[in-house]
Amino acid sequence: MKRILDRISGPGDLKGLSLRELQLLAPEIRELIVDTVSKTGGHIASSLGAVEIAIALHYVFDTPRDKLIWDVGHQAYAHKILTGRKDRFHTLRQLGGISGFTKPSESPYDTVVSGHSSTSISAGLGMAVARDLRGEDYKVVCVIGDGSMTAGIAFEGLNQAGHLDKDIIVVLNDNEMSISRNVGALSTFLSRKITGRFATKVKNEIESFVESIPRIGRGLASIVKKAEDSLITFLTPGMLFEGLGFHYIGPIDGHDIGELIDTLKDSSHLKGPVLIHALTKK
Ligand SMILES: Cc1ncc(C[n+]2csc(CCOP(=O)(O)OP(=O)(O)O)c2C)c(N)n1
Repeated sequence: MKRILDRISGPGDLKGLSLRELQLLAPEIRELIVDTVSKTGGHIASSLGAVEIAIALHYVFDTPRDKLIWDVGHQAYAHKILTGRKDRFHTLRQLGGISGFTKPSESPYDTVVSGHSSTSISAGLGMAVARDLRGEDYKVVCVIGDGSMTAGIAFEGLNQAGHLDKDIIVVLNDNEMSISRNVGALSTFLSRKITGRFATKVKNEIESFVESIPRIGRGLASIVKKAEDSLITFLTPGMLFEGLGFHYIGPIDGHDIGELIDTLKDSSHLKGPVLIHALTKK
């Protein structure tokens, strides 16, 4: 049977696929990554964990006009496969072959020379500032792991993005792993998502109860919703990012392509910096 992947020579080919086809494409990409990396070596787990994120980003955004910045660049194999490098992917990390990291001289879809962790937010913010100075209107999206997020330079980027209030989207790819299990205070803080998920469930239940009250339900629901949003922000990692001037969205399932697509589309209409907290498995 012909693979869906055989029909993809660039991100434009994704746009005509149904959600079901996008979902079926993910294991095909994973198979190519496993087949290749078993021969060449490479960052297999990080890339396997970011396949749906790569599909959703290239489906929603108009790359390479919109700029994608992959932090470290070690998780970008699906991005490479989707952006015209599928047939050369077997040369991964070989002399004269495809680089294991993003590399602008290799493809217009690669925006930065990478390898060094934690730099994507600063790099993306620089692009957003340049875009606004030139009066251009493309989107800038940075994908950063929870491990890379613990470095100082990532916080310099968040700090400055919140301060300048630039339109920039950060996807936090949280698999609770750095090279090994992630450690430290930030990691503990991000694990508030358990509470966050519970809080979101309770919130949805309260909202549908309040809305079901005849006559007063709708008016009351909007007041209750505001109070609940503050509570959710307080209970989730959102508190940290909202405090830095970001809209926080999440936590969402980073392997659910439909949820990723809806969230990315919604966030692309928001003004100012946005952080999408996506939970994945490495
Ligand atoms: C400055 C710097 N320090 C250390 C490394 C080694 N390194 C490679 S990937 C990585 C972090 C990986 O964790 P995460 O960002 O969560 O990505 P994941 O692989 O889990 O998706 C680190 C520390 C590096 N590339 N650059």
